[in-house]
Amino acid sequence: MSPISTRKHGDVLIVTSNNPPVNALGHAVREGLVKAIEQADSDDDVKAVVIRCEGQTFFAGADISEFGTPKSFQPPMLPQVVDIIENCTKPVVAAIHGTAFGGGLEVALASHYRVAVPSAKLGVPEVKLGLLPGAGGTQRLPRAAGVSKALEMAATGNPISAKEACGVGLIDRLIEGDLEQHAVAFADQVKDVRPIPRTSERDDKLAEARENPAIFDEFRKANARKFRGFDAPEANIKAIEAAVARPYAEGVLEERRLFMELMSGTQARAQQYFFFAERKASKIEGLPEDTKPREIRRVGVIGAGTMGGGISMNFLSAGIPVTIVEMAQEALDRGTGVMRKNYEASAAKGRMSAEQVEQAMGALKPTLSLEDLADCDLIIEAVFENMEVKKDIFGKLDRIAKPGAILASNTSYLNVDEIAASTSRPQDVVGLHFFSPANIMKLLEVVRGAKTAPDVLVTAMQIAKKIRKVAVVAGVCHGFIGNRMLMPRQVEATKLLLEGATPEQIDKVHVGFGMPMGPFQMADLAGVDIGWHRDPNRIENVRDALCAIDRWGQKKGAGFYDYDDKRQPSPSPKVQEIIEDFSRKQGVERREVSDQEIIERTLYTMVNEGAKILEEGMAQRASDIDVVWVYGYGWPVYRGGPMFWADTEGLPKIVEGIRRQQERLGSEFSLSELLLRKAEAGEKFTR
Ligand code: T1G
Repeated sequence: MSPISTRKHGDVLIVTSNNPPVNALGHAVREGLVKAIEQADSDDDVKAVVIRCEGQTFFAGADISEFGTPKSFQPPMLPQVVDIIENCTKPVVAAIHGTAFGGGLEVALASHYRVAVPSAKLGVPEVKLGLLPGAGGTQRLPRAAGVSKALEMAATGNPISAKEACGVGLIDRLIEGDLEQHAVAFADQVKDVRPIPRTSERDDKLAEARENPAIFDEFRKANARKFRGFDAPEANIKAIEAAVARPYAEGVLEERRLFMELMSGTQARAQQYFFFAERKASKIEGLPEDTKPREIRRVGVIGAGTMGGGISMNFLSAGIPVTIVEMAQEALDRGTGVMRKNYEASAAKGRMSAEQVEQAMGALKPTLSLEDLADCDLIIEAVFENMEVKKDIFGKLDRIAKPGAILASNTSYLNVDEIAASTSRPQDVVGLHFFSPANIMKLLEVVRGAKTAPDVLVTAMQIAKKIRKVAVVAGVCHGFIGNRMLMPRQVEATKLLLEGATPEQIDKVHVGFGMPMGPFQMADLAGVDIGWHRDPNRIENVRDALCAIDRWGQKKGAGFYDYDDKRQPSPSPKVQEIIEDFSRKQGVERREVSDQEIIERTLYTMVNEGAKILEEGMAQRASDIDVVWVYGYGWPVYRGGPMFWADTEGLPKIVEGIRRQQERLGSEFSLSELLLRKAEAGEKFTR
């Protein structure tokens, strides 16, 4: 059965795709579309065509699961399909709902008219897969929407609303009501319009760039920081430059050349791997398919500090009322004040309206009494990291919370099973580890306790999606997935300082690798004093020495770096002096440290720890570890994540590099058996 069906409505041929879940343009769909257009062309009774899709969305792009398989090269290929649509001798109207993305928007651009429901979104997210729109999208989009809009859409991959698309001429009509019916009526109105408007023949909207060729370099400059390290954005810009500089037929060839160059690169493979890794993370293995989530109508948050406030905002922004508890009025007022300030800042940037700010803050119930949490379906504790304090709170919650309420801790490394044991309902306890700033960071580690009930896990995953987080299940171990892998990196980075590397050198290697910042810049941003024992007389390591002299990081204008009033870092002779002093005191001989050694001791060891996490079953799959590091720690998505990257490097090379550093890694360090076994067997973690 072809996923494409046709039927006539008067003299309009309605071509319908039904290829769940997202009408991906797989081979069968492509073939069916070509047959449908041939049918329209050859049937004199047909005066116009409507292309529409069943289900949640219009074509959401090429079928990514076909990439790299023979199917993706099986004719008709998408560039042929769109040309056949555009060259149809009858007007073709694309009827858009849901997300017309990638190849889906290219099908719509090849159609002669586009109508859409207001809730529809249009975009070319290929750049997020390390690609560019390879079926004429980089040539037709600037001709339909203008060069600036095309640049923005293609190089960032961010969609626009149907309303905005209408504003830039990408959509001919917004449809309220029944889409198919109105699309057929529209087709009936244009069926005799000649000549048929073909986007590839338009030139008017390219004038903008011809008059101002600097538009491209200005765009590059404005986005340099965002595009750093990625190959695809520049290729998208080049393809659109070709659309302006060359005739359509030549521009399309340049598009194809750039597309194939990207498709054969490692970044595209990494980003396509990550597309599916992100979606797989939401699946929990071994749970009964029919496990029903519990209903979450009201959320309680204990602690109105940075984390408590950020966590609460996620639920308020998703329309879920929150009761927030603090010990003292002053702390409560400060916490809710910061939440309002953050919301107002978003409104000032046009990301939400003043009404939405009032609506969110209106759904917040501040209180000094834990008892007020009795009607909450989910309660999240976000107080400072002290086991006794947490056990005391969970003991109280056990008495207050209603039966069936989920009790969650935002701890970032403490033992969730021990916390659960302080209640009579450990099956209702789970870890929900948010990342700071909690209202921004997408990652959520869902910590599965030994007794956490299946429906509590399913509820946690579902509520994560509702508050737009990417949730990953982690087992109970010190630091769960992310922080546990961060530890060997921090330990080795600090040891390398004493052996001869400088904070700048180590950070430069990490930034060069694609991380947003290195370990010492990150320490200065987060605060060098996090976890410090607060005794300026007790100096056991470089951190203690810095904290003792008030070098707590950016907030103090000095940490591992000195900071100017614009918070620009510069190397600190004082810190270098402290480091060299420590080397002497600890009898560490300083020497030249290579960048490769830094990679081996700070990144290879992370991979090794990731392998141990898998060995122990503290992560369901290697790709989950990659999702944690990309969304939680800024690992460059174009390297796929630590485990995918290790596979790309080659596991034997990772093992060899670790063995080369074994002596310096010290006796406590051990090679993961899983890593060793896979390296010897020529296996990989992620594929
Ligand atoms: N191909 C194959 N499978 C896809 C898919 C696609 N394009 N899009 C989604 N899926 C699967 C997904 O893996 C999941 O499967 C299920 O559909 C639901 O997805 C030449 C080369 C459309 C906004 O990049 O952005 O066109 O996990 O969980 O949250 O120029 O999916 O259930 O087994 O994400 O409602 C360009 C990618 C392709 C769009 C829906 N298109 N998709 O979000 O559901 S490249 C894209 C999305 C291209 C041409 C080029 C989102 C969505 P499973 P979901 P959702």
